[in-house]
Amino acid sequence: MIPMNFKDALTEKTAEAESIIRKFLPEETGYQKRVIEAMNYSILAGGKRLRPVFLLESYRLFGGKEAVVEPFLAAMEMIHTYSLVHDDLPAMDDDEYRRGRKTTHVVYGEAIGILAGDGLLNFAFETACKAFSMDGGNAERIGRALGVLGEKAGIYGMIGGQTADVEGISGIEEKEKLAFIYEKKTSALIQAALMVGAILAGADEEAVTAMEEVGKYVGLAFQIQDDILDVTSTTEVLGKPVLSDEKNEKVTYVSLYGLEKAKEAVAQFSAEALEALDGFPCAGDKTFLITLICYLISREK
Ligand code: GRG
Repeated sequence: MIPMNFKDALTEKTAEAESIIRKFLPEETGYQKRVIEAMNYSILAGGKRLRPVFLLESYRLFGGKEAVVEPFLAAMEMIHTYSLVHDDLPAMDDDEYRRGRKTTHVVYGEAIGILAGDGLLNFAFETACKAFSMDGGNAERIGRALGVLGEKAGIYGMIGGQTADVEGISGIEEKEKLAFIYEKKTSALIQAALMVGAILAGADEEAVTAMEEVGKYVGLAFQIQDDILDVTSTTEVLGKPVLSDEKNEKVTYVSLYGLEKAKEAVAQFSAEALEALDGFPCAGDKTFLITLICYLISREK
């Protein structure tokens, strides 16, 4: 049961994340203005801002109170947005709509679409590095957080998962392959958000590992719900094409196990995320995070 005031709290936290993201966006000036416009177009197209909300919540859970988290929060959304911009390119999913708007390459052309994604990825790390010169910036924690962000977004995380998704992997069962792809492609960035928040707040190694575990299960549930919505929702509600997995001939949890089993898996993985979250003590209140995980089980977009 989701408490009545949860939606207000989520709206408030999303608005807070939104205003922090906007503070760090690049100015649209200079001879390279066009690519910066495309970067801002894609990041300002909306989106649930879920990863920044997770990052901020994790930071506060472990007692973090400083603005040093802000550049990381913006960087998180820049990396996520870059992945969507590149995923929509003709060489990948070739999608025309995202977040209710024309995709970046459709508006700006393919070359600028590629560069806007590259620009967002680089600018994410440039932005996160601003934490070093901020009050409360602990160099050791910031360094560790940068490492996690790079790893989870990279070949051992999201890019690794996307590669397996695009190219396939041989010599592995379909079920195991799907688990690998989902954990890397989708869980990795959610893990990064939860881990970076914890690291910046000074959480101990055990708690950071627990947050990694929470992120793994949240990501699996989130991706399977994404598969479900692809076959049960509408373009108007999602702001992106439905039945895209079928169009791209992708094996998904729904195509492999059916809709009912997929719904059960969302509930099961969410329960595992809650169990992992329950497994360690911390200074802050876990209620919002617990409710958010429960809320995502029945998300409609
Ligand atoms: C191109 C390196 C590279 C990676 C692409 C993220 C991704 C990997 C592909 C996008 C398509 C997809 C199904 C990704 C899985 C994660 C996911 C469901 C992303 C959408 O996240 P939301 O729903 O999006 O949080 P908004 O728009 O709300 O931010």
